[in-house]
Amino acid sequence: MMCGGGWPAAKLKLGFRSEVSVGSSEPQRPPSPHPPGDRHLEPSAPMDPLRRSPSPCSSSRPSSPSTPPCEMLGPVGIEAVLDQLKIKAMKMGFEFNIMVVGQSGLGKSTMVNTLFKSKVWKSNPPGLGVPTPQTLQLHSVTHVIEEKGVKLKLTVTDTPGFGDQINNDKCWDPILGYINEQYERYLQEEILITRQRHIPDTRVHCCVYFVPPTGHCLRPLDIEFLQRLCQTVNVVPVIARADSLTMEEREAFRRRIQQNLRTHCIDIYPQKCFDEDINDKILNSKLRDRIPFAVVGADREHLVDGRCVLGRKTKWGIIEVENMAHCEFPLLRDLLIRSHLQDLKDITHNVHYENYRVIRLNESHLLPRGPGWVNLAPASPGQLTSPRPFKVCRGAHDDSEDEF
Ligand SMILES: Nc1nc2c(ncn2[C@@H]2O[C@H](COP(=O)(O)OP(=O)(O)OP(=O)(O)O)[C@@H](O)[C@H]2O)c(=O)[nH]1
Ligand SMILES: [Mg+2]
Repeated sequence: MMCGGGWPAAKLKLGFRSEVSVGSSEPQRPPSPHPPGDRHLEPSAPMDPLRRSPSPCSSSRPSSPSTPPCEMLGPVGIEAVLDQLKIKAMKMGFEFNIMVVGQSGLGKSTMVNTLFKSKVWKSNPPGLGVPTPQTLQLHSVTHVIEEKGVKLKLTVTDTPGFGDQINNDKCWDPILGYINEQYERYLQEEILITRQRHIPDTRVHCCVYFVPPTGHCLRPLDIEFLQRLCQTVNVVPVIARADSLTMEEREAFRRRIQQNLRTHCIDIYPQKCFDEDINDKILNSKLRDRIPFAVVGADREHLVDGRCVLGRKTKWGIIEVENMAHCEFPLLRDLLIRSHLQDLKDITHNVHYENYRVIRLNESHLLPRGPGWVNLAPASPGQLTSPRPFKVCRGAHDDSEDEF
């Protein structure tokens, strides 16, 4: 099974490219530039597509002029796997779960509406036109978005603001507890002997962390929170309410936050150690340079030059949230939905969930009923919120399927 059942578009390019050119329709091929025995151009036993057995012309006997060279048989059609994967992925659809976290009043709930309203979400969110109420408890909303036949089941978890208490000790516990609870839920399903073909995936694939626009640097509370969060989930920090900062202030603030993150070893998404190749490195380096994005949230539409735009109306004009000259909300949306959705899911499954799974299975080291039997005792709340001590390599497992 594939991780998250998604269609790993970016990864497919890597997976199926190397040795598919066993045959070619060209009657004459130039002499091989590779030394004899090189697996690339000297296939030792190509299959005859009709006989499903090694082709006779693959024997060590040199081909006589009357025997057509193997290349004449043409391609075997391996590239059609891509079409099969695409069709299957379109049938199954994708699940994607985002969480918004940050101090009270930074625009988290508004940002959820911004994401949905800006055509990521086709239907009207509830409460349109009325002020967003303060979020008092953690809650999730799910909608299925369909675009060009591709279905996305998007769940956004809104969390109450933290940090406004006199004692903010352990204010991260409910949020980390929720994230771990979703891992536990998945694990409990996964370890069943008779398990569902498709395990519902409520695991948080990305946590958008709202940094207050102080213009100074990260506060100790943000640092403590982020250090814990990054070990449990993919974190993308954003500078909230960026309209309160000038362009120069935004840039200087961003650089200071980046410096703070480095100093305190806070490994935000996209993590450098998971860049798979040079292309990943180039693309992700550009992103890392822009994160935290300076975002503005709005859930109302205004008419600007005959266009309906999402924005915040002020005395001096309208701040358009989808206009890159005004803020970097489009970069955030593109990262979450367009360019890195599958990667976020893969890292969640192969790294964060894997860490959780390894720790939980090691804890429940009871094997009383023969090899393979795991008696997994329910985790206590204390265990669920403890940070992970180590990381498991990405790519260990890639085998769940989505269907909804
Ligand atoms: N200037 C400015 N105001 C914003 C922005 N985003 C949201 N607001 C306003 O800030 C206020 C609080 O927004 P919410 O979205 O409720 O903030 P929240 O983070 O969900 O707050 P809690 O639920 O208390 O944690 C509302 O009046 C919003 O209209 C922004 O980008 N810029
Ligand atoms: Mg809220």
